[in-house]
Amino acid sequence: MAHGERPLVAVLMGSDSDHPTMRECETMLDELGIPFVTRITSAHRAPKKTTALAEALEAEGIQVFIVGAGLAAHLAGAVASVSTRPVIGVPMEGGSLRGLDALYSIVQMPSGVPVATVSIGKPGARNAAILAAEILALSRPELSGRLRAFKEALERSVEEKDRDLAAGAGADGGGTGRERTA
Ligand code: AIR
Repeated sequence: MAHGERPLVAVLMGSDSDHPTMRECETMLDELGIPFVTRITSAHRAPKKTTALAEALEAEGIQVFIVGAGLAAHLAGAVASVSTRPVIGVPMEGGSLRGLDALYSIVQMPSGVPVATVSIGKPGARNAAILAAEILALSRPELSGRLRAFKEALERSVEEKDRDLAAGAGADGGGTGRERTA
Protein backbone atom coordinates (compact mmCIF):
# COMPACT_ATOMS: atom_id res chain seq x y z
CA MET A 1 0.00 0.00 0.00
CA ALA A 2 1.27 3.48 -0.82
CA HIS A 3 1.45 6.40 1.62
CA GLY A 4 -0.10 4.49 4.54
CA GLU A 5 -3.57 5.77 3.53
CA ARG A 6 -6.68 3.72 2.91
CA PRO A 7 -6.18 2.14 -0.54
CA LEU A 8 -8.40 3.40 -3.37
CA VAL A 9 -7.09 1.02 -6.03
CA ALA A 10 -6.53 -2.74 -5.87
CA VAL A 11 -3.82 -4.07 -8.18
CA LEU A 12 -4.48 -7.78 -8.66
CA MET A 13 -2.40 -10.23 -10.67
CA GLY A 14 -2.59 -13.89 -11.58
CA SER A 15 0.92 -14.84 -10.51
CA ASP A 16 4.13 -13.42 -9.10
CA SER A 17 5.51 -13.82 -12.64
CA ASP A 18 3.24 -10.87 -13.60
CA HIS A 19 4.81 -8.57 -11.03
CA PRO A 20 7.70 -7.21 -13.15
CA THR A 21 5.06 -5.87 -15.56
CA MET A 22 2.60 -4.73 -12.91
CA ARG A 23 5.37 -2.82 -11.10
CA GLU A 24 4.99 -0.23 -13.89
CA CYS A 25 1.43 0.23 -12.71
CA GLU A 26 2.46 0.50 -9.05
CA THR A 27 5.15 3.05 -9.90
CA MET A 28 2.68 5.22 -11.82
CA LEU A 29 0.12 5.03 -9.00
CA ASP A 30 2.87 6.09 -6.60
CA GLU A 31 3.85 8.99 -8.87
CA LEU A 32 0.25 10.18 -8.90
CA GLY A 33 -0.04 9.78 -5.12
CA ILE A 34 -2.79 7.16 -5.23
CA PRO A 35 -2.86 4.68 -2.33
CA PHE A 36 -3.18 1.10 -3.50
CA VAL A 37 -2.95 -2.51 -2.37
CA THR A 38 -1.41 -5.30 -4.45
CA ARG A 39 -2.51 -8.94 -4.22
CA ILE A 40 -2.00 -12.20 -6.11
CA THR A 41 -4.93 -14.48 -6.89
CA SER A 42 -5.92 -16.67 -9.82
CA ALA A 43 -9.24 -17.15 -11.58
CA HIS A 44 -8.26 -20.70 -12.47
CA ARG A 45 -5.99 -21.84 -9.65
CA ALA A 46 -7.86 -20.13 -6.81
CA PRO A 47 -11.40 -19.24 -7.97
CA LYS A 48 -12.93 -19.15 -4.46
CA LYS A 49 -10.16 -16.89 -3.17
CA THR A 50 -10.64 -14.60 -6.19
CA THR A 51 -14.34 -14.08 -5.50
CA ALA A 52 -13.85 -13.62 -1.77
CA LEU A 53 -10.95 -11.21 -2.26
CA ALA A 54 -12.79 -9.03 -4.81
CA GLU A 55 -15.84 -8.84 -2.53
CA ALA A 56 -13.74 -8.06 0.55
CA LEU A 57 -11.72 -5.36 -1.23
CA GLU A 58 -14.87 -3.67 -2.53
CA ALA A 59 -16.36 -3.79 0.98
CA GLU A 60 -13.16 -2.18 2.33
CA GLY A 61 -13.61 0.78 -0.02
CA ILE A 62 -11.62 -0.03 -3.15
CA GLN A 63 -12.86 2.25 -5.94
CA VAL A 64 -11.10 0.79 -8.99
CA PHE A 65 -9.61 -2.64 -9.71
CA ILE A 66 -6.58 -3.00 -11.99
CA VAL A 67 -6.14 -6.63 -12.91
CA GLY A 68 -3.21 -8.16 -14.79
CA ALA A 69 -3.04 -11.74 -16.01
CA GLY A 70 -1.51 -13.74 -18.84
CA LEU A 71 -2.33 -16.68 -21.11
CA ALA A 72 -6.07 -17.57 -20.85
CA ALA A 73 -6.50 -14.52 -18.66
CA HIS A 74 -9.86 -14.61 -16.91
CA LEU A 75 -9.01 -12.84 -13.67
CA ALA A 76 -10.25 -9.38 -14.71
CA GLY A 77 -13.53 -10.88 -15.91
CA ALA A 78 -13.91 -12.89 -12.72
CA VAL A 79 -13.47 -9.73 -10.63
CA ALA A 80 -15.89 -7.80 -12.87
CA SER A 81 -18.44 -10.59 -12.45
CA VAL A 82 -18.74 -9.94 -8.70
CA SER A 83 -17.97 -6.21 -8.39
CA THR A 84 -19.75 -3.03 -9.43
CA ARG A 85 -16.48 -1.05 -9.34
CA PRO A 86 -14.72 -0.29 -12.62
CA VAL A 87 -12.28 -3.04 -13.62
CA ILE A 88 -9.28 -2.30 -15.84
CA GLY A 89 -7.66 -5.36 -17.40
CA VAL A 90 -3.97 -5.57 -18.31
CA PRO A 91 -2.96 -8.40 -20.69
CA MET A 92 0.50 -9.80 -19.88
CA GLU A 93 3.02 -10.16 -22.67
CA GLY A 94 4.51 -13.64 -23.15
CA GLY A 95 3.67 -17.25 -23.78
CA SER A 96 3.52 -18.83 -27.23
CA LEU A 97 1.10 -16.15 -28.43
CA ARG A 98 3.07 -13.22 -26.91
CA GLY A 99 0.09 -11.79 -25.07
CA LEU A 100 -2.53 -11.97 -27.83
CA ASP A 101 -4.24 -14.79 -25.92
CA ALA A 102 -4.44 -12.62 -22.79
CA LEU A 103 -5.61 -9.60 -24.80
CA TYR A 104 -8.46 -11.50 -26.41
CA SER A 105 -9.40 -13.21 -23.12
CA ILE A 106 -9.63 -9.89 -21.32
CA VAL A 107 -11.15 -7.67 -24.00
CA GLN A 108 -13.83 -10.03 -25.31
CA MET A 109 -16.18 -9.83 -22.34
CA PRO A 110 -19.82 -10.72 -22.87
CA SER A 111 -22.46 -8.00 -22.71
CA GLY A 112 -23.25 -6.95 -19.14
CA VAL A 113 -19.80 -7.47 -17.62
CA PRO A 114 -17.39 -4.77 -18.87
CA VAL A 115 -13.63 -4.79 -18.44
CA ALA A 116 -11.78 -1.70 -19.69
CA THR A 117 -8.85 -3.33 -21.45
CA VAL A 118 -5.51 -1.59 -22.01
CA SER A 119 -2.63 -2.59 -24.26
CA ILE A 120 -0.39 -5.64 -23.75
CA GLY A 121 2.49 -5.47 -21.28
CA LYS A 122 4.24 -2.59 -19.55
CA PRO A 123 2.69 0.31 -21.53
CA GLY A 124 -0.73 -1.11 -20.67
CA ALA A 125 0.19 -1.50 -17.00
CA ARG A 126 1.25 2.16 -16.89
CA ASN A 127 -1.85 3.31 -18.75
CA ALA A 128 -4.06 1.31 -16.40
CA ALA A 129 -2.77 3.41 -13.50
CA ILE A 130 -3.42 6.65 -15.42
CA LEU A 131 -6.91 5.53 -16.39
CA ALA A 132 -7.66 4.60 -12.77
CA ALA A 133 -6.43 8.07 -11.75
CA GLU A 134 -8.71 9.69 -14.32
CA ILE A 135 -11.69 7.77 -12.93
CA LEU A 136 -10.81 8.74 -9.35
CA ALA A 137 -10.19 12.37 -10.38
CA LEU A 138 -13.85 12.78 -11.35
CA SER A 139 -14.54 13.42 -7.67
CA ARG A 140 -11.05 14.50 -6.53
CA PRO A 141 -9.98 17.92 -7.87
CA GLU A 142 -6.47 17.65 -6.40
CA LEU A 143 -5.90 14.51 -8.44
CA SER A 144 -7.14 16.33 -11.56
CA GLY A 145 -4.38 18.88 -10.98
CA ARG A 146 -1.75 16.13 -10.71
CA LEU A 147 -3.00 14.55 -13.95
CA ARG A 148 -2.86 17.94 -15.70
CA ALA A 149 0.76 18.37 -14.52
CA PHE A 150 1.55 14.85 -15.77
CA LYS A 151 0.15 15.69 -19.23
CA GLU A 152 2.16 18.91 -19.37
CA ALA A 153 5.35 17.02 -18.45
CA LEU A 154 4.57 14.52 -21.21
CA GLU A 155 4.25 17.37 -23.71
CA ARG A 156 7.53 18.91 -22.52
CA SER A 157 9.30 15.58 -22.93
CA VAL A 158 8.34 15.51 -26.64
CA GLU A 159 9.66 19.04 -27.05
CA GLU A 160 12.94 18.02 -25.38
CA LYS A 161 13.30 14.99 -27.66
CA ASP A 162 12.67 17.17 -30.71
CA ARG A 163 15.29 19.67 -29.50
CA ASP A 164 17.80 16.86 -28.76
CA LEU A 165 17.25 15.46 -32.22
CA ALA A 166 17.97 18.83 -33.78
CA ALA A 167 21.11 19.12 -31.63
CA GLY A 168 22.31 15.69 -32.79
CA ALA A 169 21.80 13.97 -29.44
CA GLY A 170 18.74 11.84 -30.20
CA ALA A 171 18.22 8.45 -28.50
CA ASP A 172 19.88 6.63 -31.44
CA GLY A 173 22.75 9.14 -31.52
CA GLY A 174 22.02 9.44 -35.21
CA GLY A 175 22.73 13.14 -35.65
CA THR A 176 20.33 15.73 -36.94
CA GLY A 177 17.40 13.74 -38.23
CA ARG A 178 15.05 16.66 -38.60
CA GLU A 179 16.23 17.79 -42.00
CA ARG A 180 17.66 14.57 -43.35
CA THR A 181 16.14 13.54 -46.65
CA ALA A 182 15.65 9.96 -47.76
N1 AIR B 1 -2.65 -17.25 -14.81
C1 AIR B 1 -2.63 -17.66 -13.53
N2 AIR B 1 -3.81 -18.23 -13.24
C2 AIR B 1 -4.58 -18.17 -14.33
C3 AIR B 1 -3.85 -17.56 -15.34
N3 AIR B 1 -4.27 -17.30 -16.58
C4 AIR B 1 -1.60 -16.58 -15.56
C5 AIR B 1 -0.77 -15.62 -14.76
C6 AIR B 1 0.53 -15.58 -15.52
C7 AIR B 1 0.55 -16.90 -16.28
O1 AIR B 1 -0.70 -17.53 -16.02
O2 AIR B 1 -1.42 -14.36 -14.72
O3 AIR B 1 0.58 -14.52 -16.47
C8 AIR B 1 1.68 -17.82 -15.86
O4 AIR B 1 1.65 -18.01 -14.46
P1 AIR B 1 2.81 -18.80 -13.71
O5 AIR B 1 2.45 -18.81 -12.25
O6 AIR B 1 2.86 -20.18 -14.29
O7 AIR B 1 4.08 -18.03 -13.97
